[in-house]
Amino acid sequence: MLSKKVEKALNEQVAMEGSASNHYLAMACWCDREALSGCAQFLFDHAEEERMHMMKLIHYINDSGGFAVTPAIKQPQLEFEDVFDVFDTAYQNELKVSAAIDNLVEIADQEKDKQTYQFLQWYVDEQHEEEVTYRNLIDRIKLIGIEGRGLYFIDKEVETLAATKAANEGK
Ligand code: OFO
Repeated sequence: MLSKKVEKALNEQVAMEGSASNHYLAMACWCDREALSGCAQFLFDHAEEERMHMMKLIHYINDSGGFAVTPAIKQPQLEFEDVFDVFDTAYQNELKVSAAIDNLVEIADQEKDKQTYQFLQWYVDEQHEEEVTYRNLIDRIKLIGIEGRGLYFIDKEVETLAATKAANEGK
């Protein structure tokens, strides 16, 4: 059984994951418009993944006797300076999500809610993985550079990453 405090905090995380999904969707559309199909694919996939994170929380809340609140849709940032800006914005957003998950884990601990604490460990690992992915991507973009053919090579690199991820997840 969830305490009111844990239920509220979990619902705030539902909204955050939903918003993350929307942000990735907008980034994917921006890349698509700029003919960066590999980056677009990667980000469309990530938008789906964030929705899955939201759904996992929703089911957990409902299964634990709480009431999952469907979040409002707020329009995300639509325009970006360049592909570096896209991935840097993604990375900064992931850092915020990681901080929110850490806070949630702390609340579960304070409330002596071992089940929620345990459930959240999956999100802790997932955030670490995502931070690593975006940090590596940003490093690659800096290395390759976005001038001239650099953009093409970045897009190919991200396309390969999206395909590898999809294969690993059995898609
Ligand atoms: Fe939901 O994993 Fe990132 O934000």
